[in-house]
Amino acid sequence: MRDLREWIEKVEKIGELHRVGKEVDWNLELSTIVRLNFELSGPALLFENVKDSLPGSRVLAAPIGMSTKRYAVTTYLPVDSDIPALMQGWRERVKKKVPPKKVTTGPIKENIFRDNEIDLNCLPAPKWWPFDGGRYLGTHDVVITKDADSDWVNLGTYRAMILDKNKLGFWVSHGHHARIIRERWWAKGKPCPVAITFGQEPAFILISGRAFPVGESELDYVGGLRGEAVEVIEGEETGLPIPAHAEIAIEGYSYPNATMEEGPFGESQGYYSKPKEKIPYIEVKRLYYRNNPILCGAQMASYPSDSQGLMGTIGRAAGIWEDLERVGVKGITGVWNHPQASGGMMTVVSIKQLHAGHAKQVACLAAQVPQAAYHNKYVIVVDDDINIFSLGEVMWALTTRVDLKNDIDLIRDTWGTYLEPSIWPVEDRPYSSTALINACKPHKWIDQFPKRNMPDPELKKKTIARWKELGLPGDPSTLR
Ligand SMILES: Cc1cc2nc3c(=O)[nH]c(=O)nc-3n(C[C@H](O)[C@H](O)[C@H](O)COP(=O)(O)O)c2cc1C
Ligand SMILES: [Mn+2]
Repeated sequence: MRDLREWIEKVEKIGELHRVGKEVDWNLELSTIVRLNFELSGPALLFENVKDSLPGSRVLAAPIGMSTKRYAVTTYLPVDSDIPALMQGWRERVKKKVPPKKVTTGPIKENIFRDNEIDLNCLPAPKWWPFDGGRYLGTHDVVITKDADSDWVNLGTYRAMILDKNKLGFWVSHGHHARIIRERWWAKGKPCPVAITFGQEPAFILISGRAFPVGESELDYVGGLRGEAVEVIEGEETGLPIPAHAEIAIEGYSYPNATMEEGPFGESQGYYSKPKEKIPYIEVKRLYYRNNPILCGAQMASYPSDSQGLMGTIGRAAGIWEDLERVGVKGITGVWNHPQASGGMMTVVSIKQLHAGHAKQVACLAAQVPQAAYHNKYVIVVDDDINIFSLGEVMWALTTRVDLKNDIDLIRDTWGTYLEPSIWPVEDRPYSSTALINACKPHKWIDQFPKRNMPDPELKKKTIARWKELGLPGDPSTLR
């Protein structure tokens, strides 16, 4: 799969895409449809006629949401995979790296606008929420920057609001890589070159939204995931690599000490989390798009949504599991970040308890390994008899295996986010705190811990075998 168009074709074939041919307003109407569609567990939506936009331009919304099928297509896995299978598949795929391949041209060059010719408002960028400060062109975008002193090319997903016909907000949270990179350019007194794509094969966003190590290029991971190098053109203004099959792209510069008012924006946590503020911006020098370009948009909202769906959570849980194994922690049987917890701000780990202190070791590390550290509010460690994908079972473990006075710790001043609504004033938000909850059977007296009242395993098997004969409804053989 090289582009969003092939992805749309595949998703349409399995009945997971709906085309909206009638005219829809980019001003709140599109996003209201997307929200209602999420509440109905609907398909991905392709809006083919967006009011007052470039003729032929389209918006793909709700690319993945909570759909395991759409996630499977995106990651080249069997369509009927369940979440644990998708997670294992993802872990295998992100082990591979294939560097990008330079090409001289590609569909992204079908239309090019330079300097004064540029007007970003021609694109079908939605205004997502009633109190948003403007139209957000970048929600499902890929921001490309290059280190000032090395060959490190970073891809990250950061929101981009249209501030002016040739200016975009450049909001990057502290600790994220484009922020580290732009500060290095600014320290030299130079503007930071930036390219962004707004519509690309959705595998990109799964990679650009994850925390890979400083110095590693997400472009190589996208190549690894798809098993084929990403073809890139050289941006004519900045020389940055731009995927040749992207739908829409810009390049330009972010200047030191230059800020404009941006936001607020109805964000991933489900709030207008951060007030309007002066932040760095990108002055756009080139705008590229394919004929009939497709802007891809992710809806940031409380569950169910794109931000509180599978897009971020499978990769986050798989990454934490990978990091834990890398440092040599044994006995991990599962990791899950529930989409309902603000899109993954609660990490649940199941273990086979191996020794005294094991559960606490896992809790501490699962809070702070590199792929876990950003905005991880709760870590809950449970025994391996708990199905961690069931919030009900996790809740049962919390209420029956946690001796509150002993089993909860708080780590202070952890890596937070400006989007955290519970911390005030806003200036305090870079520092958060993380609760570690040991919801395992207490290791000290595990031998005496009450047994669970469950059916006798032999009798359970026999009963399942007799189910039909007894004329009972349903099929218990599908149960765990
Ligand atoms: C849909 C989506 C939107 C995001 N928006 C932002 C954002 O506006 N600012 C930000 O700093 N991180 C945002 N993130 C999180 C970063 O993309 C993520 O932390 C990623 O690791 C950043 O890449 P980096 O590690 O190379 O900096 C978003 C993630 C997704 C999936
Ligand atoms: Mn990175």
